[in-house]
Amino acid sequence: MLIKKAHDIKSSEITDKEVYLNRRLFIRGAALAATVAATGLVYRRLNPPPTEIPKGETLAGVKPNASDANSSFAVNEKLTSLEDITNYNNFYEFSTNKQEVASEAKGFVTRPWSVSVEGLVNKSKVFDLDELLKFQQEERVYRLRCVEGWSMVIPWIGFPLSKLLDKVEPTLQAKFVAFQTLLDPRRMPNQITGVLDWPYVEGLRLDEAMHPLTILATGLYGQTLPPQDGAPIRLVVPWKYGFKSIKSVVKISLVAEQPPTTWNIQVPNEYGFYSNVNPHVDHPRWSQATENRIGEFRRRNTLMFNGYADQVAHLYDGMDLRVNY
Ligand SMILES: Nc1nc2c(c(=O)[nH]1)N[C@H]1C(S)=C(S)[C@@H](COP(=O)(O)O)O[C@H]1N2
Ligand SMILES: [Mo]
Repeated sequence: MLIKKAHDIKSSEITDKEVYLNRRLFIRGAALAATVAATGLVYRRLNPPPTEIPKGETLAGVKPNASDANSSFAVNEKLTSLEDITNYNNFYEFSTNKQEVASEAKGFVTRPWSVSVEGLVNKSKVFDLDELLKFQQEERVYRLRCVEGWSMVIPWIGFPLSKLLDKVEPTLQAKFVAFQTLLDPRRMPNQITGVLDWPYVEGLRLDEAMHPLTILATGLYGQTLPPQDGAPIRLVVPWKYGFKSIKSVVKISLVAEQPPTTWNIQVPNEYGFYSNVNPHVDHPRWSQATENRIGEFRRRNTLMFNGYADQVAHLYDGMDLRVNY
């Protein structure tokens, strides 16, 4: 038997033909990918991806600039563009990619729609959307700051949640308010995945829920709420991180105990029940001291309670906000 010595064997003989060809293909593929990435980068810089600005229905009878009329919560900062507000969204029911929510949520059917207000109340009631739209609608410019470090200034249209809660008469046992988003994977396609426990749920203490800054929003920029921003009705709690402002709400329950909340269930050491905007309490993986206002280049310093300290700090008197993050 002829045995070749190692030094006699050429590398081309050892290299299996298939492996060799595959490697060539791989190298070619990688080169191509790099070119595409570089081209894509240049392309995007010159031609930002086409974004669609939704045309909602005009909301009638809106009291304009309620935030200006009441200087205690006026925000005299440049509004974020409608284009950014409607093309950079967190709405995991449609996509975990902020730039893809708009296209995935396009055509989301929001009629018929009702919100059940129930639990520890004297007069539980299912409100049809049209009934909710009859509540005095006001325009309010609020900051919204995401826990991820970006923020926007949004001209919301809505009404104080307290107006709705007053109608159902919470009992003395009611101490918290629990909110729930629609559960319907046929209409919210990303609900077939397990990225979060569905339905998305949130909660507030009753006094937070009754605070005049807490609104149910039904529109923005003068029109009905675009699907990607939580159509047809979503909560807005301007002094808390954005994830507390639950979208596409179908159920509001008055309860005695602190209710579970989606992000707290998901990652309890990163997201607490209170989630007040607080530059002094870092997220375990990043600082909360500054934020990027979408559309600006410099970073802004984040304000305590997102700038609403004068209105809401008293709600937390005597509480350790490092423990209750
Ligand atoms: N149902 C539901 N509500 C939600 C979310 C979500 O994924 N699902 N994301 C939250 C988060 S993390 C943020 S920052 C805000 C974003 O609101 P916007 O897209 O209107 O700016 O919505 C909040 N409400
Ligand atoms: Mo967020």
